[in-house]
Amino acid sequence: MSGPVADLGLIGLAVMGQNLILNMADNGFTICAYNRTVSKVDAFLNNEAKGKSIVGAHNDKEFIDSLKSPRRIMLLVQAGKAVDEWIERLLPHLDAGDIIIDGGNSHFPDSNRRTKELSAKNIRFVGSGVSGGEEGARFGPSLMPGGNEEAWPHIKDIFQAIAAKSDGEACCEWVGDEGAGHYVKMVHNGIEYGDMQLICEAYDIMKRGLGLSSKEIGDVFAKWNKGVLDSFLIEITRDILYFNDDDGTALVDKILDKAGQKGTGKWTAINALDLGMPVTLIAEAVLARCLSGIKDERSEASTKLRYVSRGSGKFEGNKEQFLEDLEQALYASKIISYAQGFMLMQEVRRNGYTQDWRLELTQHL
Ligand code: NBP
Repeated sequence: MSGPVADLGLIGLAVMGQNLILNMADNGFTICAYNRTVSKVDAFLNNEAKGKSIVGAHNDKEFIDSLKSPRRIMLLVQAGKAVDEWIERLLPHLDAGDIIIDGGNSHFPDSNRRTKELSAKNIRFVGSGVSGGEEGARFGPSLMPGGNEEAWPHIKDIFQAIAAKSDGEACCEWVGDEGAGHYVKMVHNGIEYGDMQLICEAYDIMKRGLGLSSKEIGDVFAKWNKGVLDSFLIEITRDILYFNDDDGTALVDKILDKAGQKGTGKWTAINALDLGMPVTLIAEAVLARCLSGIKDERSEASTKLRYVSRGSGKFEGNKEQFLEDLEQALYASKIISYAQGFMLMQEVRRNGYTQDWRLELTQHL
């Protein structure tokens, strides 16, 4: 590689970084790939990246020298410490006007801070939500960039080219200043927490209330996915319910009913409480995950607190009608959850994120 050939340099060669690079290359951009563990650069160049407009760097100098001016550097590394470490490492090599984009799931107060700190050093910082998982990153994510708006004209073409399209329009627009992009991504993830909890509750009603098998519940989700509930989460729920273990029984029945969390739902709920916004559905979804984690107590309680039915214990009404009602109930609940998420974002747009003291505190959570 000689001279500044790359339109953008991307650091972080795990699944998201690699797929975004491949997506950018497919859209006609030349990308320089780099990673903390440098051996992953050559592994990528010799395999997935082979024959594409992708070059690699093996040290900081090679990486910096490969980039056209103003330099556009995107980080797809673990949120938190790794982002700050990379920024510190890059800073001595950068020129005024260069751009650092953090595409990871960073907490918005970190992006507020980074935008301000870097702006004081004449470096433009962008914190961008990237949604759609691995598949989205490869073939069209939804992108939510925010931060220093001076960066936007320099990254707009790349971002809008690689983004998913809806009626021909890119699922990517400038969101706002400082941590606005990561804020919107946080609420988006919170809404997803709500969606997943609603799906779990619908499943539970069908399983324990109607006594349906996993295959039968899969059939219901398959039908729902052709109607108003058509969505990625309903689609993968269908596939999960259809998936059988080697012994031919539904794998889902062997999965421990204990959910973890990475934090974005909790951040949304905390922020909603700070602002006094009744984002009930997302907050309950986070609490349901916490409750699921208390497995030992739940198992113990289930031996002592038995459900007492007044009737036969079996649903004796019209199952078809019940399932239609359940579909509508799930749809209505989703609308409420989305409305609550948008209400939160509107409040933030009107009044700012939250009190300053809270901002400082959340950085340490
Ligand atoms: P990971 O979140 O697993 O991060 C792996 C990358 O981070 C590797 O390049 C690794 O370098 C680097 N890294 C780590 Br870990 N610690 C580091 C440190 N202290 N200093 C420097 N580099 C460090 O990758 P991912 O799943 O591709 O996700 C990337 C970002 O995108 C994350 O913020 C994630 O939350 C976000 N995101 C992920 C998804 C998804 O579906 N996976 C969706 C949307 C957003 P190494 O190779 O040297 O260990």
